[in-house]
Amino acid sequence: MTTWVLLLLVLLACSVTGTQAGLVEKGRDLVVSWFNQALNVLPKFNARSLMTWFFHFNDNVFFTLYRRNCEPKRIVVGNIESLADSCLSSEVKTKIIIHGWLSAEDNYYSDLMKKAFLEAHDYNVITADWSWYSYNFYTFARFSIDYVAPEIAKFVEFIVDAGIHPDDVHILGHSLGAHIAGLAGFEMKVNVSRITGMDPAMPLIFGDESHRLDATDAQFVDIIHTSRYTLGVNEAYGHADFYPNGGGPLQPGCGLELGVCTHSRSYRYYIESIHNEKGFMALKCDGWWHFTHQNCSSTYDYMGEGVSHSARGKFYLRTATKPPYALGDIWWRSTNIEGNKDPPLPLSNITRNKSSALTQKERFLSPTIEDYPTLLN
Ligand SMILES: [Ca+2]
Repeated sequence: MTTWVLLLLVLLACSVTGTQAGLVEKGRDLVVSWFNQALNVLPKFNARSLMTWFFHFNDNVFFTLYRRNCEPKRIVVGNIESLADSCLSSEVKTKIIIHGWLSAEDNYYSDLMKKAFLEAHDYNVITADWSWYSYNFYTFARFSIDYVAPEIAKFVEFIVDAGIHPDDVHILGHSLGAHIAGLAGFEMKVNVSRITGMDPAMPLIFGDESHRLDATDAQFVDIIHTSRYTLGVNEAYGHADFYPNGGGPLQPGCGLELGVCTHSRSYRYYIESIHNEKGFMALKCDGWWHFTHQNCSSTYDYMGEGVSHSARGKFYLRTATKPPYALGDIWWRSTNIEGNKDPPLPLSNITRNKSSALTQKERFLSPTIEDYPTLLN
């Protein structure tokens, strides 16, 4: 402060004497030059870079590649050798799985999903591990996603530079991991084919679409809501939003609880859909009330792996209480059979005569007969 005052006095003295007018200009130019230099330097010390430096986000987000008949391999962004030594192939599609709060890449659900993908197809399955931050108080984990997401974005850009086509990249995230996927999609220079949000987290998620998962983050964004208003968001932020059993925290088989079971149902439904892409048939509808009152459009699609990328809007369906959760189209016929004798849906693989319907019921409904007795009529 004192320096500034002295400088000002000197400039003033010079201007008063009138003999040093050139110095005034020089002094002014100097101040302007300092100011411009400060502006140039400041962005390099913004909040993100400071946080990344302090918490080492770039060192503590890990990526592991899994392929059929290949050893798991850690891939390090910027390290070409780690890529060259891996089985990453541009010939197959890539699935990137991002876990949520209090979780890690090798936790139960991520592991099940990884195995299901590898069993179903020859994919590059990549797990993103941010457990260094996720095993913390929720507030810290939530705060971390803004800094974990750029690391995911850098990774995707790295493998795209190596030959992976963005159209072959599908990122799946659970809970806070869903928002990480969204923020990464927003951040990266490429537009990946698809992001799936499995019950994106609601607590402490505020702001516009640049602060959460939304439909602008990938070519196609689908969301499965299973604990809306508690741990998961209610709003339809994707291109296609699926609300199994209404999307609320009363998922069949979970009992009366506010999230832990229902929040993970999104994961469970998705994992099952990898092997049964047309198992979770869902109707486009304005809401659960409309769905239960048979007041929906005839547009349908499949929740999970089998969803069409052209699906748009909110979709509703029922599931069973325990695995297998998929009910095929049985629930649809049961809720619409009286009001619509000639359904517009192409039920090509399911004939509507009674004997085959019973076979379907046996196949799909055996775990849930007690829960949906009307389906047996
Ligand atoms: Ca977004």
